[in-house]
Amino acid sequence: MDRIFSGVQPTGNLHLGNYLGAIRNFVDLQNKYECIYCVVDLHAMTVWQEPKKLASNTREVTASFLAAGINPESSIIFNQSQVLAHAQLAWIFNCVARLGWLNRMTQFKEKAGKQRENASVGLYAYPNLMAADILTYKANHVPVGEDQKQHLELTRDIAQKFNNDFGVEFFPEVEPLIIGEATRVMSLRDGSKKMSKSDLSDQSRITFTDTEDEISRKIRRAKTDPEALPMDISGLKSRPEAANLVGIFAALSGQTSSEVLKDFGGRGFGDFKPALADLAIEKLAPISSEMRRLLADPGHIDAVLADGAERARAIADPILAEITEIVGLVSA
Ligand code: AQP
Repeated sequence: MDRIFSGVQPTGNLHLGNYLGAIRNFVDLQNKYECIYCVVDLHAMTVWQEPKKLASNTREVTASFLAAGINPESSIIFNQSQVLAHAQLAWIFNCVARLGWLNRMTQFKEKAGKQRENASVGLYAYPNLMAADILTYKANHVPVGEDQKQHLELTRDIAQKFNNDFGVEFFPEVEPLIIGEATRVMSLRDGSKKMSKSDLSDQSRITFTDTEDEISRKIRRAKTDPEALPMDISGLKSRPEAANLVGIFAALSGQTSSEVLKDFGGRGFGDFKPALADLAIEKLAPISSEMRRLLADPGHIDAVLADGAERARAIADPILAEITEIVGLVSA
């Protein structure tokens, strides 16, 4: 059976983009593949995290996985730092990847911004750790949102260079799985920016912990233009905010954007936004309330992570042992 790996950073404020671009697809994939879902705490550390907050965010992302419907018995759920193979393989990949490759990564440029000289070395080397996350399980499919496409191309380059350098056919080709109508959910305040946990404006995203009132208010206030919705998707081309809201509606209702416009084309946002708010509440409220229930018992969450880490190590450690032998590291 093909193996899936994907991760979510415990950086707080899990949002509709994380849900539609990633977590919801994790649930659908678990019956078709062997699935490994990781709370990538080492990635989160690449920008400053308060230690207590990092721990509580790690449990919160785990709770969101469970509340969204990932079954911890059929899928492996764990936090990255508990499986040392990730960091060990990342070091080997630091020595395989080329500086020029990392210099091209747009996420580093966006996150480091003008403070490049002050960014952590970890933020720069982030894509090498991501390659290690995936390849330490020899996973071949990675469900992600559009924003991770470039990092996955780098993962493929690293795997290929490793195979060439050492004259082996060891690592498989990794394929991104970018699924659904909302693979890049945009900010509610600016249709040109992706919805993100680290956006300073809380109004830019709908989070798993928002109340029903907050969800309604954020959608009501979402930036739009004064025109009615178009009759077909070609009319969304130069209207990023409208396209975003229609895409969210489509993804939440299991329709295509064209189907949504069959119902709402010609109607104004005064009609559309309340319908979208109702739909978002209907889909997210059960997840939020299940998350709250799970978070009241951190012992259970930690037990899920401990069990997942043990099962993850059982896959990763033998693969890492083969890798260290290939590269000539002695294990006496
Ligand atoms: N706006 C988005 N639309 C669709 N998918 C998205 N993802 C993130 N934002 C969107 C997908 O969610 C998964 C987990 O992402 P992550 O937490 O590992 O990091 P990220 O991509 O950097 O997400 P954020 O929200 O922007 O976090 P911060 O602000 O902390 O960097 C990934 O599969 C991602 O594609």
